[in-house]
Amino acid sequence: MLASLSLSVLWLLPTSLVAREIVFPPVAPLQANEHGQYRSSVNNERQAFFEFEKFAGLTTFSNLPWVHCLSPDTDVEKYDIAFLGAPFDTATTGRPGTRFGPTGIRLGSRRIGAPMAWSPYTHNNTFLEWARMVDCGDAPLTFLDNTVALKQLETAHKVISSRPANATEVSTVPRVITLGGDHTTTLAALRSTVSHWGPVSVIHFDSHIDTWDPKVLGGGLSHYAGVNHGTFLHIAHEEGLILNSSAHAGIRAPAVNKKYDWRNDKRCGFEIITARDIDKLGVAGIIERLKARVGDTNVYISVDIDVLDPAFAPATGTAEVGGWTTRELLSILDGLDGLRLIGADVVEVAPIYDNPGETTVLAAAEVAHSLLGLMVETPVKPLTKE
Ligand SMILES: [Mn+2]
Repeated sequence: MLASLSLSVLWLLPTSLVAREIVFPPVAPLQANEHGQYRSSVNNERQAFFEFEKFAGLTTFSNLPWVHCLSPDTDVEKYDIAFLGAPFDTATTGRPGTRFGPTGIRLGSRRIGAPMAWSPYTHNNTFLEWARMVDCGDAPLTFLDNTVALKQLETAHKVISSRPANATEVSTVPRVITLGGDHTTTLAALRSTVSHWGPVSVIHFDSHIDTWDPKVLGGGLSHYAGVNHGTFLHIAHEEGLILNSSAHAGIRAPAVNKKYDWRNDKRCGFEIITARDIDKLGVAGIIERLKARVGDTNVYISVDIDVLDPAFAPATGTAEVGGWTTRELLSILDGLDGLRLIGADVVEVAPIYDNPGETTVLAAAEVAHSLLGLMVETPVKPLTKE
């Protein structure tokens, strides 16, 4: 009776609503390259059924495989590029909350399905080239002592970058993309990269210069207070971690004083491209200036999400209006292809201030995707140690 009733209702519906037959189970997209990434090792339908779905499983960056990179074992799965979360926000001068940044960025990246990430611009898929990429999870960092936390992060970064690479014929040292965390985390990364790559040019996307003298930002209260997310590039310069061919891009926040901060910034090795320079130079002009500045040196790219206008990235600690759009930033990043990119990060993402559309974490995830693309595009080997 019931069956015949529902059948008669079906007859009343337009054909288009009933004609489509849903085949179940759907076959997961299986694509692979010659190294075996995403190749199905399965030989029966039941396993193929679970092969790949974007919104399933535990959340990793872009649904990449998780590897216990910090395991005490010497033998872990090999990789060439590793994502590492740095849940740290106790050296911020503004709104806290970036300790939840890595989780937020990963959530923002769930829409990126590695096997189906073919670029409409290049027609390449970063995930299916030579590199094996993994998510190492977050570094365990104490929230009670910044000095200890930064050492923990540096050690984690060193452990991860010191493991044997996967595609050794192409690249011998695994590169790390850090998901921050407040910007102080970049200092720990640079302390680690120097051991493999020597001092590097930093391309620093930010609305703030972050080369503040600890005497200026922190007021010389204590040595401890002087190490924060606005001073870390000053400290990196003092420690000899960065080259004098570094550059800021997107600067628009005011200095604390008339001259000293700008002079000190130059002394730390930086040239400034302001946010409004894009109105004169355009995206192509900014790319050109950045490439000319760093030349063929080893480069570390650090992206403070506050380089974007708060309209595009409200979820950050020290938002400054008048910034770049997400499209402008992504176009500039993608335009930096060919540089010797040895490490990178996207930082200052504080998801608690995001909106229901997840504007900031979506942007941050795509920034990280672009950084990954640059690394894949140009494999590098250390110049000094082969
Ligand atoms: Mn910053």
